[in-house]
Amino acid sequence: PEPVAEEDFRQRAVDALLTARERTRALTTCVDEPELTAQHSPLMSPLVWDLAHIGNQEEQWLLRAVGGREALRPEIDSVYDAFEHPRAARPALPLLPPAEAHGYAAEVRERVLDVLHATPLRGAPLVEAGFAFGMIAQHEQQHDETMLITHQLRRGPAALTAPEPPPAGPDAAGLPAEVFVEGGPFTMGTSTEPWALDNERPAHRRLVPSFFIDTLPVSNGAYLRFIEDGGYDDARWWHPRGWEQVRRHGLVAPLFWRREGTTWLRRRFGVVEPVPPDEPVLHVGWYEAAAYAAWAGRRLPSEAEWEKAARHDPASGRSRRYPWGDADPTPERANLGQRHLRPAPVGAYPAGASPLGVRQLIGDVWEWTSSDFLPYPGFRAFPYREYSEVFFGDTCKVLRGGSFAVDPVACRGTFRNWDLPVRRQIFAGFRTARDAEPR
Ligand code: AVJ
Ligand code: FE
Repeated sequence: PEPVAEEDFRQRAVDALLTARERTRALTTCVDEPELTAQHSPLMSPLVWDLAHIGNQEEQWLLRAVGGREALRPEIDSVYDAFEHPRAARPALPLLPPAEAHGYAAEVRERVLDVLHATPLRGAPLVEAGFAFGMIAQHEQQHDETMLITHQLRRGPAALTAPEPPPAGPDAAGLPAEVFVEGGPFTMGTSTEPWALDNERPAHRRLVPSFFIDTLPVSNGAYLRFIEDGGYDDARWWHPRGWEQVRRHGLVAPLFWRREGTTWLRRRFGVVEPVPPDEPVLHVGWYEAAAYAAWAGRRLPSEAEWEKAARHDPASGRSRRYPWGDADPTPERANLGQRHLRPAPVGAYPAGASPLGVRQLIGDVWEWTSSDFLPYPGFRAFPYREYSEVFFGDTCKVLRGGSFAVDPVACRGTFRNWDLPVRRQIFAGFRTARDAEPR
């Protein structure tokens, strides 16, 4: 890709911050004030906490650290410190009321735009290519996804609406079930993507033996066959801790699903509807994804396999930014940015396919991988340990590819997300893989 001029980075930063704030406003003005301060689920913060936390992170990083400006509201830092207070405890904190939280975020933003125009976007790593501004735009968009999860968990009539996603491509029915990815090394991670976060760095060579991966994400229809075959009643398919979750909580289907007679219904943003068989399965935890794969005689792809399928171009031998190449996402390539409030049917977005024909790797649903969230060789925490480093270990599994709820600024072939294997409220599904040669 061509080198980008400093002024272009400044414009990108302005656009990314603006786009994020538009979404934040939509998510926090579509319900009334009591709904903003209520806790809709012990798993989530009140929406008004996310709102002021967004402003507070922006104040700390862009006003204070980058701008060297005087603190606006230093006394609230601790209230909005995610490590000091678990989500379940946040409703009891002395939170800024909704109008004040909106005002605070807006006031920070006004000053930040000042800082942005006064700061050279080169020199120190924090400002190089506008990194800190891109990081904060990504942070806000990540909380916009978190707030969308809160909206999904919330009871009551729909507060959000969006147009339907596009249908499956005309060729969808004829696609092969899986594609073969030739063994060999590829470049994983990045050292050049300017706004890549610390855990995506550095680029390094990874040897990946030959494997097969699903052309499409696993659909509700396919997942239903696992359910109807007694998948949730058969310990054979489950990791011991997954089986424990199934038994303790009486799991029988993905979160938000309910059987009525012979049909399965789901609740989606306040509307109850029949489960669409051709849509990627959503709201399954890692244990469910792994159990389905075992039942199907397959397995989850490793994180390296997923990234190789998404980025490696066999023709050039190069790793690209996205499955379709180096160009940014567009509405023709991927279901991102909360444009639609659901995944598109499996087989949609032919323009977003990888060179080998793998579809919907980016957007629609986060995809569980078999891998623990670990640092790449040469990892350095930047700019703070609490973003990635404190989560490395064997407690979280990696998710890849982003969902319909993720903005393009926080989604690319190298982007890494992670969560506990029991998590089901996130917008996650999966695809499966298998070894090319029996091990
Ligand atoms: C990367 C999505 C796991 O939401 O916990 C937001 C992102 N980090 N604020 C999260 C994040 C700090 C993070 N995930
Ligand atoms: Fe945060």
